[in-house]
Amino acid sequence: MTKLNELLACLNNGHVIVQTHNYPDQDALASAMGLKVLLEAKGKKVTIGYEGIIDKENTLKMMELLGIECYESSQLTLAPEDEIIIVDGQKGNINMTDLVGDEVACIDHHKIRRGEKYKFSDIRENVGACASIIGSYFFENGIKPSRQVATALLYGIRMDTHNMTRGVSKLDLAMFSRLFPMADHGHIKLLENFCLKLSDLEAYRTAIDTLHVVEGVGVAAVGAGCSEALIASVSDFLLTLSSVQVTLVYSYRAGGVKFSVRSEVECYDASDMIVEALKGLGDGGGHADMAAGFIPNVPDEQMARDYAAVVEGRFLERVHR
Ligand SMILES: [Mn+2]
Repeated sequence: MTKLNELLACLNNGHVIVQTHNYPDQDALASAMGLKVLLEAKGKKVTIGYEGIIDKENTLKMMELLGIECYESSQLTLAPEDEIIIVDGQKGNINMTDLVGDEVACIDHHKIRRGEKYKFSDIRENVGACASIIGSYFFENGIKPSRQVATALLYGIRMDTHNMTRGVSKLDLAMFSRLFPMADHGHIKLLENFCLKLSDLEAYRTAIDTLHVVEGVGVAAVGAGCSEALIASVSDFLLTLSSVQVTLVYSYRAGGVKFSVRSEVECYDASDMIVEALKGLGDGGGHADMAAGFIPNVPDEQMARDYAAVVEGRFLERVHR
């Protein structure tokens, strides 16, 4: 029995919700879109939902070009008996709002969160993109992805693996090569050149102004109110510096401090580091090379800076060890 059929076997309703992590990125949306097409091919009705805002230029362009239809949770009317399939994240994660409805299934590639139960779960920690797992469902079930779906999945894989340089597994490679000839490379090229809006540069300016590098750890602020996606972009950017092997980028937003972490050193697991550094303050998670975290209930920017200093101290302590 294929994974897709196992998933179908645990769904009771004709209509299901596919929920991505909050502030969905390209991999989350590609995965949701692919899963929607798969389930619809099997006679289900599917609505994609998420919480937060999508404000990244290339994500918005991806949705427009590839016709990805999704709804912010406040636009959805959910009932407790609604069945929810989580993609690219897990129940209980700080970036996965607990929506009304029953989280029956989870398809993900982040570190397994212990203690969460699903009727169906396919969580593969070693895979670089959730879109690769969804891609494999197409081929395993003999369902040919459309050009738009193939483009979305390929783009999701490219983005989450940083163009096949981060966390690439055999499955990512296999799906990359199978989807490649099916995808619209004009669209992919357009998306690659559509990453930032002019106002995003303000965050880069602040990061450059505040950046300090201590023993390979680059710490920077990006100013208040930056989106998760923008904080992550700046974090990726700082990692390209030759003197930086680990990044810690933060922004005061949504009543707390949001952190983005990158690591190019195997012995520094980004996810473990942020979880450890936020102990007693907040929560975090992710992958060995990219992770994020959040400290809630922070009243103002000055407190945010104070908290960031504490987290930075713990990071440097970890590096010293
Ligand atoms: Mn992902």
